Amino acid sequence: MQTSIPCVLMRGGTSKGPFFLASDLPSDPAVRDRVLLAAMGSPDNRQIDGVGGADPLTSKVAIVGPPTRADCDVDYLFAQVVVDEAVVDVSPNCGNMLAGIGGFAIEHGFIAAEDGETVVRIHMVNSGDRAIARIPTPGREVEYEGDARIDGVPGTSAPIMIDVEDTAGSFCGALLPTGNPVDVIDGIECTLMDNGMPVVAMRAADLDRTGYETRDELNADTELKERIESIRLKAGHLMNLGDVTDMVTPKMFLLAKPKDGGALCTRSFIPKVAHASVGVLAAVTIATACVIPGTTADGLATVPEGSRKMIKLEHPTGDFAVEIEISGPVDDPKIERAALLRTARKLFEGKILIPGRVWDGKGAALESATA
Ligand code: NQM
Repeated sequence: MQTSIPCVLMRGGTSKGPFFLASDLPSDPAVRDRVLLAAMGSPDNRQIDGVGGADPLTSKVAIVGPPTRADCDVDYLFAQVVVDEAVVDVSPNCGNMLAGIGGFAIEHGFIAAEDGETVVRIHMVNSGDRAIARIPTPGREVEYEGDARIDGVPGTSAPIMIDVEDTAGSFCGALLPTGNPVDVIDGIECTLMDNGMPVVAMRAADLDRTGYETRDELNADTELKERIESIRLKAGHLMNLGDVTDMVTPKMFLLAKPKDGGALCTRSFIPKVAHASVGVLAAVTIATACVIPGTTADGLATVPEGSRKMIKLEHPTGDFAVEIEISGPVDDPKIERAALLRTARKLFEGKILIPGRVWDGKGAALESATA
């Protein structure tokens, strides 16, 4: 007998994956992870025996439950299911899947829709931080169609504005976990930073690359990938993350001067495969690096004036704008808030079937999404 689990397949930003209610999944995290691996078809390069898309960007899961933070409407736990390894990593956030949470929360009764727009306060369980999403809800129904366009997704959809709050040091304890804007690892100057996503930012030129390579060129560059992985494993310890061998953070960035009118050109590895565009909270962190003196972005980035800045990061398939608001002195700014535009679309609702030997459906979680 197979076990069926209710699920909604959503595109969230430039990512895609099943959204589950926490109460429909096993309460034991180890059993839950086995269920997620079976649902997605991992480990397997093609994820042929599951619904995963055989790419890190489409091998993501959102688990949604009642809020465990008093100032939130819903809990969102993100799980990265590694495509070709039996690894489920709940250590990072995903700001792209986050875009689908508001609509899912409204449609599953966690919050009543307003007529026009509904503000959904989301507890990002992975980091404990809060995000505020504004969901278009004309006639008290979630609207998925609209005119908003984001690079990396064809066509247009309804706009979802998201504010993320207090993300500095969410995983590493401090915005600059080593206290330095630059550390040297394997002879390469690296900025180790966490403003919602732990990242290592390096100048592409220091690795003898341009920073304008295509995703395919980067994925084929075995020598570069080996150097980056060696730096990542050392950076994990310096960033208070410990042994990151089986973790998908920190994300690895190559930086170059902008060439299409943006603030900075980026290429990222998440962490072993090149991103088709750029992660959301990773982009918030890199935008932050653009305004902190002495980082590897300093000197490459063209940063707009003023305390509220729109920082456009170029990536392999276009650009991604992050609005950040800063206060305090120029040489030691504080990031007050980051805001961004995403879109999401419900693609499918139904039930995912997994082999009964993986889980017989008993012992479902009655409580919230827990890491
Ligand atoms: O940084 C990819 C994505 C992400 C994560 C990744 C993300 C974020 O684009 O918040 O969105 O870094 O694995 O979905």
